Amino acid sequence: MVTCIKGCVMTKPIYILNGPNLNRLGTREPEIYGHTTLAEVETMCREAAQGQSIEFRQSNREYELIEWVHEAIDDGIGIIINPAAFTFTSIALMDALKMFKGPVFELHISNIHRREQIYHNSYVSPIATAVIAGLGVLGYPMAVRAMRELTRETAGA
Ligand code: CA2
Repeated sequence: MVTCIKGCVMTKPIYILNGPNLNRLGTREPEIYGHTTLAEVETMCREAAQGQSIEFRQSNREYELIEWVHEAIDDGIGIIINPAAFTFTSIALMDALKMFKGPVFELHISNIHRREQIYHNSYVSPIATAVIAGLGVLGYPMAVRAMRELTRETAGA
């Protein structure tokens, strides 16, 4: 918790990071991912955050996601990440997440374990605090609520 000059209280944000192709959410494969867009998911997260500050971002670039994890290491209270395809490929992203001291939630809209073999071996799961998969986009606000609970003390809320 940081108190600013005028006495207002500034809490560190929860970083909600989204990996490649999720900017296209709601536009294809609705039988797996539903019809909700990523912009609507952000709104759901902000409602669930109830004033707790959040940084909601998406990138198709591995480099940018890693940079944001570094930013969270310096400024964030928790990380909720849907690494999408980087889940199964990126040791670099896993290494960055390992450096984060607070809780890291790995989140997937679909249940990756019910899907093809290529979606079964996550690099992130072994270093994550929790894994949420298969709840559809509802997993996002649930993750935000759980993160608020888990970080209540640290956030000074
Ligand atoms: O279920 C998830 O959230 C995933 O992380 C989504 C990834 C996939 O590689 C993971 O195995 C599971 C794929 C994201 C594809 O992005 C979409 C784009 C348009 C419509 C739906 C998804």
